[in-house]
Amino acid sequence: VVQNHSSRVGMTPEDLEQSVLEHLFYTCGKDLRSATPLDVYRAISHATRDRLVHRWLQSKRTYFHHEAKRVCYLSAEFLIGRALAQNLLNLGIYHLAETSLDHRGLTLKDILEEELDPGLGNGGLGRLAACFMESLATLQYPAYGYGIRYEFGIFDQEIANGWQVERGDDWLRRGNPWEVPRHELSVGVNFYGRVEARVHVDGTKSMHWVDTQTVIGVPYDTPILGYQNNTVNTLRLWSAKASKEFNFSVFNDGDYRRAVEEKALSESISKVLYPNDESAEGKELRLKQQYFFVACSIADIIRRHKKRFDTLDNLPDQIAIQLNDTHPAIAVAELMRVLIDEESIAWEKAWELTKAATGFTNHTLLPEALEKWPVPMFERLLPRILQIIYEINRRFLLEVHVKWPNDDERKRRLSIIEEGPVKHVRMAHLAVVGSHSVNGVAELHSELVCTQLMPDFHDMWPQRFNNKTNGVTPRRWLLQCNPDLSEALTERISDGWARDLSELTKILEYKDDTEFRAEVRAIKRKNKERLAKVIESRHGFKPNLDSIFDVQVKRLHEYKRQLLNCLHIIALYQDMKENPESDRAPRTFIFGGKAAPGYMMAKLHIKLINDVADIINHDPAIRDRIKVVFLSNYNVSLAEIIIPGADISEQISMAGKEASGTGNMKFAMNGALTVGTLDGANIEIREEVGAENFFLFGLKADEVRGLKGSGYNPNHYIERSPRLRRALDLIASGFFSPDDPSRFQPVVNELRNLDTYMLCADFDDYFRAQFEVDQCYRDPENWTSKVIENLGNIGKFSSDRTIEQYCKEIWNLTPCPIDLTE
Ligand code: 26W
Repeated sequence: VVQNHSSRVGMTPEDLEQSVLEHLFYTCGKDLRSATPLDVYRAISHATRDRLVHRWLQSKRTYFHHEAKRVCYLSAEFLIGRALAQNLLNLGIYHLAETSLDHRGLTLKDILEEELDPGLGNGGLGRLAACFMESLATLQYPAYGYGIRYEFGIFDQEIANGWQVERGDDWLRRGNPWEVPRHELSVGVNFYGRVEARVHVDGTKSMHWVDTQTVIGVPYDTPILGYQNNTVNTLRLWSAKASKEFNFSVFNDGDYRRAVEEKALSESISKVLYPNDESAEGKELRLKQQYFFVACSIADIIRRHKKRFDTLDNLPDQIAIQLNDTHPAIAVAELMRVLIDEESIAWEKAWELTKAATGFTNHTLLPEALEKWPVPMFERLLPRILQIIYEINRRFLLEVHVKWPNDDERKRRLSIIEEGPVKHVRMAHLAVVGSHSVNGVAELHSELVCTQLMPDFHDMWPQRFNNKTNGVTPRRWLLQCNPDLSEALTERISDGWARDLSELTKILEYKDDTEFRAEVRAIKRKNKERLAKVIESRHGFKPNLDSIFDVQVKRLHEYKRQLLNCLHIIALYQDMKENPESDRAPRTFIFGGKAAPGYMMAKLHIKLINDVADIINHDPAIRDRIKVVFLSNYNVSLAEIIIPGADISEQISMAGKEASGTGNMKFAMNGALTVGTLDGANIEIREEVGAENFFLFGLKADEVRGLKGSGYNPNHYIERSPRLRRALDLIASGFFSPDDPSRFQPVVNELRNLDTYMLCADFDDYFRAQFEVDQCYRDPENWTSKVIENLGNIGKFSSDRTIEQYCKEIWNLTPCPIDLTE
């Protein structure tokens, strides 16, 4: 029936125009004359959404009828970015929309800017979840993303006088045309209370979690469309709503006010995303968030399963649950609770089902990122869940005992409960014990998970551990963000690469084609121009397009070593001041990234970069040979402009610290060359694109470990490197902070005394690699060769490849194509 409503589903230019006009009228209540750009954005988005809806329903129907196994991707973060351009592209009507707006004197590019960027994630982990959702739909796998509908995403970053200032990100203030609330699927989630044991007449015992406070989870669904197919999967995000009891049982003014307070308190669960990445805080509200979305998601999974089957025995044949880091690890215990307490399944059977259904992905080796919850807090908030965790642990330690009798030390290391003055629940241990698969996100990282992070677990269950090297979706990170390069590629090798990125190897045939090479350079220049305009509008000067655009954009963290980049800039500056004739290529250094609001050292690094920028950018002796820019509020939509405009991609973490990195892949895919350490996926990128097309420097992970073990002393390196010494002295002298000469003393002290991330050890080699960059850039033909080698060999880093591996090796999923005529 619906198929006949051409203004709702039709794909001709006339159908689409009609649809947009109708939405302008009926959804926005406007006519063309009074419509603002925001109205136009909303009307186009609704018209686009209409085209997803019947595909969405058909996808659900097909999965149901075919009893297709699906993956439920549990993640506290989904950094999905703007939806309109992506949906238009995947529907195949981007150009149609462009021209039809053109006829009315409107520019699609401007309309797209009306959409607020949903920042429901911190960085790499959240963006990976978004790329995975897109790849799953493109590859036609049945998939649900489950997470939290934060009212406030990652904070908006402003730079005031060089310092980071945070502002609330009220991303829903203009409404959100992409989400659909499903009130009828709301779920109650229990907190606090106590556990009552009841003994039945037949002698069996059952546990009852009573006197709880209930919060309601309301799901909001966002459609995820595959690339030019009919698959539409669901991203289901839960929003916290006070349960009815807050609205009634009011007897007097005091009760009323308490009820209002408690209502606000329970709805605060989904209020705001925690902005710390890589550091676990141990806050009760965060644990509430985790249990809240996990309990809602598990309830939803079980409900849907029971609608189709009258048994739960086949649960692992029907669903795969993937835990995106430990943030949803409590799912192991919650699934056990539901199976045992609510479905009356015996422990052994419940455990078998839970383990068979669950997989766990680790994303970090940093000790401070490992989540641990104080047992007393856990017990108060989730008494029944803690009981179950203790029972899981008791049985697990028995298993350890059978394997290694009399090894108490090993039991202590393996236990889910960490002993100490205050006991803690180790969420990573719970996740490993309750899963059939544990994976890292790059070869090196997965190896380090086995040998450094969890060697005892690896000893116990070596077969459980595996690697799934990350990837990024080429639809957003090439097709959408770099239309000119996409067109140049398609012209030569046809358009198959967007579906199968390994087809990019075909472009290597054009490596020596002078016309193609010139086009690659022209496209980069155009993308630099686009980026330069953003810089000009925000910073009041236009960078030299002939300079090397040298970019480091990512979260601010000491292990990522933005400070090493900054030291290089200072050293380069000093070289140039000393030797004005020195013949180095001009560079524009571009930084972007947010620091966790409580991470003082990272915030000081931002201030240092901005103070250095201030001095160098205004030094007449330097002119435009060095410029430094810190672009504020780095997010997905800014990345889509920055990355295509980069010549150099800085991937310079201390080896062994960056689990994978995914920005590194996006840059190489857009024709930037990497300056990088042998860390995370850099290693595999270099392997693919060729060592001669990658600027390598620095210690390797095992060298870092060796040096740390034998007592690292940064002064050893500072003494031997005049350049490094000079740069440190200049910072310490207050040269960059004349208004507060000791401002950067903490930075210099850290480097001279501890240098936790070994910048000093890597500095000279980094400087050397950067010098080689210069030499190479002066030879444009040579540079272009390297760029094309990068483009032609980057296919492995499509998230399509990653997802295929998850589906085959962990989830056991098969594609389930959607036929709209069925
Ligand atoms: C509990 C606090 C907290 C919050 C977030 C700890 C850790 C995280 C994330 C795991 C941080 C994160 O985003 N990690 C990144 O994950 C990417 C996707 O796998 C990797 O590419 C990055 O190397 C890794 O830093």
